Amino acid sequence: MEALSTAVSARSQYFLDLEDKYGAHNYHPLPVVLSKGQGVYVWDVDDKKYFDFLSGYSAVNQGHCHPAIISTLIEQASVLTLTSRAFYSNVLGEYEKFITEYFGYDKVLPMNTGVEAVETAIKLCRRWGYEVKGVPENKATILVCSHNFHGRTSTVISFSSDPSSYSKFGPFMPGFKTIPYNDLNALQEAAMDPNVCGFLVEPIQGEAGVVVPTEGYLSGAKKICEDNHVLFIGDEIQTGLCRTGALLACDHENVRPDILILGKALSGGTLPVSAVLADDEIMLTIKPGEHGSTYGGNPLACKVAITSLQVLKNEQLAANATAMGELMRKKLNEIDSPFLKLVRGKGLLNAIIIEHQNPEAAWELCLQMKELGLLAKPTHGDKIRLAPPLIINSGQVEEAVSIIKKALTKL
Ligand code: IF1
Repeated sequence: MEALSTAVSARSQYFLDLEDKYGAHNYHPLPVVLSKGQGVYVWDVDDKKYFDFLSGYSAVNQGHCHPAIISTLIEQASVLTLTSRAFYSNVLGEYEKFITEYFGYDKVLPMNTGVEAVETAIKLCRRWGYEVKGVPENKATILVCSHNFHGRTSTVISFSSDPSSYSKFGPFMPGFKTIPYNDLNALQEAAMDPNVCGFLVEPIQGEAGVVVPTEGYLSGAKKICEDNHVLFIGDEIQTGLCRTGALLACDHENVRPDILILGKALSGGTLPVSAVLADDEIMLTIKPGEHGSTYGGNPLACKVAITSLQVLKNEQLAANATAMGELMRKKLNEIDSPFLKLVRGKGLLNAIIIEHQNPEAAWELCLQMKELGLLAKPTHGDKIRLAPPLIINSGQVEEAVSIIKKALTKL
């Protein structure tokens, strides 16, 4: 492997040192210091330009600093940012109407981060279990999949199968049963338990390394849920909002989650905005004063979310994600490299699997790609997620793949 120039400029080193000294060490970032973003590109403090192939973990599907989203942000920020839910606002109701019609649900419960929306969905599901399904008090069980990622709160890591997410953070929240992903027999078996009230699932497992289930898994799972009076809870925080080539990843199989969870690109990467959508039978089981959040449904977030959703449709980003994803996988599969073991994904949620005797090869490859002007990050060792903003065009895809190809030759 060619000697790696991991050296960074003095200007970058200054910022690395600040974060090292004053910030928690809960991440291990690539040694690059970003200072500007526009569309599919980001720039570092030395004004070097990069393709952003992580897209803020799929939060900037619309591209960095999308002009329409930013102008909405600036406009509303100078009028009214937060009222709290102790009072009504002239924005929340219009947003609730907009987003429920956009996705086809009776109601929305607005939250902030993705994991808060997951926690909200869990509470809704349990409350529905007790009040509608008739599960005995404190016996509600929600099915989850091995290798899931749904966030990092104490409840959510309680059902993680990744030790780096849960070890030494116990004791854990009970009420969850893990079944294998992409296994309908296992779901059928587990769903017969009368205490099971929900099945929480990622339509494609992102953090696990972009694991795409067998065609028919999602629709089969929804059928099993219907037959057993179990709520299908779709976590579309990462797979939703056009990322996989459809508005929602569940749309590929015409599956309508009973509870739909959104986050990330709901704000186009400007501020944390998440949402839980469901019909009245589920949503109205929570009564006034039984759930909430300081910033949930704030006017600024609502206005930004409306524009972010409009951009997805106006710029036909689902269709572009399909076309550009197909082009990207085609071009990646044309690379003749002994280290490129597999390319997989749907739309513009893709990953490459690296095969190399050096366990650090994926990380080294990301460093090489950085040197060549493309930013991506490994997940779980040998997988590198490739998820650019959905506005990317064919010329940019070809240029980006040529960077990946060149970096592979340097491994
Ligand atoms: C990290 C990636 C991980 C998510 C799904 C809920 C959440 C996430 C399907 C929680 C968040 C982020 C979190 C970030 C890394 C990133 C991530 F796949 F997107 F790359 F971890 F899997 N459901 N995913 O993907 O949303 O509370 O973060 O807003 O924690 O390191 P959040």
